[in-house]
Amino acid sequence: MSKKIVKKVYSKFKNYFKSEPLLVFAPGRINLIGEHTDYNDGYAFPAAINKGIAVAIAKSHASVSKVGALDKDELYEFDINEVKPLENGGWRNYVLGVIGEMQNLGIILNNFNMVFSGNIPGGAGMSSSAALENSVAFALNELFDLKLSKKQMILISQKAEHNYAGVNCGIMDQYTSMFGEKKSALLLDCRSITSEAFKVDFKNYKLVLINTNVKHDLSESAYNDRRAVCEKVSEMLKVTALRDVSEDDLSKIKDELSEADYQKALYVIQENHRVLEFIEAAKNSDVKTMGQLLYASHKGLSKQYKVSCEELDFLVDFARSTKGVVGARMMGGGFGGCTINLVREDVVDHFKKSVSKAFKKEFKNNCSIYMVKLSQGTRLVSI
Ligand code: GAF
Repeated sequence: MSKKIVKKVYSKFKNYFKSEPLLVFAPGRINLIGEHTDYNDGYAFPAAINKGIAVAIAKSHASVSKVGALDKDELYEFDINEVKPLENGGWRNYVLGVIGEMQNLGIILNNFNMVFSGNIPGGAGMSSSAALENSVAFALNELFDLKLSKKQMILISQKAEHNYAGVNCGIMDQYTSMFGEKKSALLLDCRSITSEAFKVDFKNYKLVLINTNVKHDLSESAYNDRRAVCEKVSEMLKVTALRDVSEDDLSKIKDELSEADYQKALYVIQENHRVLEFIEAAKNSDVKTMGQLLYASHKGLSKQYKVSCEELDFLVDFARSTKGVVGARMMGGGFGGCTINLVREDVVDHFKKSVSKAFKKEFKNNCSIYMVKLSQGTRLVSI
């Protein structure tokens, strides 16, 4: 966790609202493997990280609630009983969404004051939105003693994303941000919404994230379109989700599908298997196999599922041509954001320099590089 942002929300809150707040930290996440499998009831292998969102919150006796986004220097006042999605509401919709979805469950909320700040780079595919939703859900649960379970909170966060942000996301981001464990990745079963934590030993290899610093338009509608294709194929096969489908099952309806839709469904089935293969490799600290699975995952995301972009493909190709990088792939929903790379310790510095230079030459823009720690999920914190 970054103590700096916790201190920042605390002191800004006290200065502005003159009362003592509760403090909550909700992390972002990385995903080792298992992309676009979550809304297919499949598996994924994500981990919470040491970057996230810090919230300071306290009850208010005013007639409105006030929320301050410190990094944007914006303050939003609203009537807690008149909550609805805002057009182009940005961060406000994540906050309002959690409130609105709680109220839909019959939960009564009173006015509050809140400020938040974060250090997850926006649009990087590291789930800043899930971290914000979870931080609000967790903070309200504590503040008003709502007695919600963590699982109830992540389902509220997910609904906020669906109904207020318009993205029909799966559960991976909210789950990981809530349930993350220190130094561990979570083998997440998105059907049962349960996980098993694994401490992966990457031996003398490090995880390196490279942010393209781009977020192409269409990413939200393209995401919802992909989900719709998966649901259509499941319906045709009369199963609940693609989790229940084998490659053989899918081949039986190949003629009824466009090649593009067939490839998308095939990708999901194969990616689900890759997660389980990755887990086996992780249990044996078999870095080479883990790396190969990352490259295979990227190929599927780029060529079959079609959620990559020029910048992400460039970074993965560059990683592939660098000695000592055993695996790389795009991470998260796609169309921009980060790649995740498995890089041998002794070449990390060289790789960082050479990839930055090559990216700049190709796109005339800078990429950003992060090393992250695997961390605990959403929690109360103190300064
Ligand atoms: C986004 C979504 F929010 C997740 O639910 C997941 O589908 C991911 O894209 C792709 O794996 O982060």
